[in-house]
Amino acid sequence: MQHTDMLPRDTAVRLIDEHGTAVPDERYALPDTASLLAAYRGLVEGRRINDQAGALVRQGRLAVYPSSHGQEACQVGAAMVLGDTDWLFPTYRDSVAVIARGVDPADAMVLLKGDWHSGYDVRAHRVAPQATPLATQLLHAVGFAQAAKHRGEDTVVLALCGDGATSEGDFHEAMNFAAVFHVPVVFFVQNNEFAISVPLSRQTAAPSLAHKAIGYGMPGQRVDGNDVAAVLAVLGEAVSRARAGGGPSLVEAHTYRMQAHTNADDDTRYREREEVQAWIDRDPLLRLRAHLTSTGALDADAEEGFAAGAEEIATAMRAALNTDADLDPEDLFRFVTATRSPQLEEQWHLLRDEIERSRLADAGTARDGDHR
Ligand SMILES: Cc1ncc(C[n+]2csc(CCOP(=O)(O)OP(=O)(O)O)c2C)c(N)n1
Repeated sequence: MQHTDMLPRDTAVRLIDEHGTAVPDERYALPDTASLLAAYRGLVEGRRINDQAGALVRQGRLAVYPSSHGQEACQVGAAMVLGDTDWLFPTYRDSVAVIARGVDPADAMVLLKGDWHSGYDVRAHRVAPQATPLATQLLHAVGFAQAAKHRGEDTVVLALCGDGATSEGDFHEAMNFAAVFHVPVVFFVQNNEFAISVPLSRQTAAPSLAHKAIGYGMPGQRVDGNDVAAVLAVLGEAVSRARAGGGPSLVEAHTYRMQAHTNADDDTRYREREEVQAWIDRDPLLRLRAHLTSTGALDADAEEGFAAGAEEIATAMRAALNTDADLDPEDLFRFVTATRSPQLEEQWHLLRDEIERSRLADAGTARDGDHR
């Protein structure tokens, strides 16, 4: 590959504009109507899942929820470009992608509820556990893809990360190893402009995050992350290239985190409302709806059907999360190491005694209440 072919475009690839009008592109074709309808269904469901999870946080049913509201086109596109034998390596913000890949929403919420490290069978779904330590999943993804290559498996790995994670050393190591060893991995960076309160301008001085690719010797491309058609086309090409033995690549999606980092964050402290407001016009869901309605592919019946399906998912999520799981606190210490270290044993005893003390205190309060 000529080194100039590794450079991303100066502007992000876009196949459907903010008004829903198709934009012709010399290299990337608009996905067919069936794919766009499937993507639209995914966007409707993804938005509903984000909203429902936010409500469950406010009800105390989820400990935390990093919402992908506004980033659903990236989430759905990431799941749709993968084949059955491929693998997804997601982060804490990628629950909608995990669910779009087939994981039950209630199982995907187990981590965010705080019950267990991961609530789904990673092998059955070919989805690695959602990673919270930034960029660590990129190294796992590259190692996994390299192993699959050695075994002669038809596996492409799609590794997700945010713009902030590109400043981590792990990002560099993963990119470098992938390029040197020609590993079948695609790095998909969702540039949502913020790493909690830190804006992109404090994260990099590069012309774009996709420009970093050429420094490692792999192609980079930029895509409008709120245009699911473009995400499908650009990511799809990158996955096909990796599958055909063409090696790794980096795709940067330009998108925006519409809500606070998590429920523990107050985004009014570091960004103007007008900025957030401006991105509402670029909403991925409204854009695709406008397009599909104008071409006649989406009618009121289909729209109602998608909304009803999304509502069913939300209802099932509520039912599952309103049920208290029967948890054994000692599980926190099981499976960490084959034999428990004296430090872990001591920590377990501290926790066990604390639980016992609070149980006795609760019983005492109940007895006092009886005497009153
Ligand atoms: C190694 C590491 N350092 C710091 C953190 C704390 N942290 C959690 S999320 C976050 C911001 C990440 O921003 P970005 O990569 O852009 O992803 P986004 O949350 O916007 O999806 C930070 C610094 C962490 N989880 N892991």
